[in-house]
Amino acid sequence: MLRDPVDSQADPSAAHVGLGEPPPRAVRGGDPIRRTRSAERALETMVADVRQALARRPLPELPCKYFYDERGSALFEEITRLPEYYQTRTESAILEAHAAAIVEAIRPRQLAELGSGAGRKIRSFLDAMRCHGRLQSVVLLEINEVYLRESTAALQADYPEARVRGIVGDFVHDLPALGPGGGRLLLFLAGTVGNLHPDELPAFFRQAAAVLAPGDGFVVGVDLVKDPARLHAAYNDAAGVTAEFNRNILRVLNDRLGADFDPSDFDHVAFYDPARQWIEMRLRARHLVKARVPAAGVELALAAGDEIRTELSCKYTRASLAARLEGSGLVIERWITDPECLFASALLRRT
Ligand code: AVJ
Repeated sequence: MLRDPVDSQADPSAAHVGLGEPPPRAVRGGDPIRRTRSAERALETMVADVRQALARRPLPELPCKYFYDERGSALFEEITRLPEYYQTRTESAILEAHAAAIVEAIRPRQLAELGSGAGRKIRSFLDAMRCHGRLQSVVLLEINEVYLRESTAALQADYPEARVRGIVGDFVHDLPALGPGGGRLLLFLAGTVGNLHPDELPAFFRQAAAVLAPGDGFVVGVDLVKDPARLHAAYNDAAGVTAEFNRNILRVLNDRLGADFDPSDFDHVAFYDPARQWIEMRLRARHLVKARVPAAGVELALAAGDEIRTELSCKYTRASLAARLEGSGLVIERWITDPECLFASALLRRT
């Protein structure tokens, strides 16, 4: 297969890995998947994350990245098809209509995505890049190696002219693994940016800017501040899928850390906090609950009504996002919304 000589020569994944790291296996014709150091230590990381989050007071937490085992990912897929959950279909429509113009503006040779790359959305961009004859490489950064392998293989099959590779890692710790930018369009879709605490955003954007060269683009999917009733409905669907998704995080702890949670001991709680402009998801103990997470050395005792916070999903306006971008080296170049202003695709440009 023909590979882009520039890209393979300066394989950006190799540069930032650090000493002591085994060389990337993503050599020509070899395994296109590489693990970051933090991915190699996924279980240790999870143990430390969970121990720290559950120790928070007054409100114990669990990191929302642990929702997405196989069952959790399937439940999220189901959420995206719910009538109340407008985000996925709204973003898809925006990108179908505007990906070509974004590609026109940035003229990238490489598409990089934070998250799965399994969806149709990335294909809107790939098709536009292919039209321009400039599609040279694709890099996916994804925490779940199984999904990463599937989406990498599927994209490689459908876009044989591109070099498609994957990095197992997460978007908070492993952005540097993407290597230096230049001709890069980075995607962070689905409103996942909302899962970061607003205070974490400036550092996140600075890190993203560091893997982009001046002129490179960054498309961020942003769920917008809107009628609280609409938000409430999206996280409290009538079919109860979001409730199952929420409780699933306990099953993940049971499976991976040997915890002994009974998910049916907990009620799903999701509410909009208008002052913070975020949705919070919590699990509320229905009665006295005692649970152990042996791998993390945690023994948890919750009284009836006690809660664990499992997710923040922050909502933004153009102005509130711009405020978080200040000093990052990224500016909003286009702000594209649907007619109802439910969701925005922000095209950020590296200055
Ligand atoms: C995929 C993170 C954007 O916050 O809306 C869906 C996850 N949580 N329902 C979101 C989710 C509850 C979703 N993100």
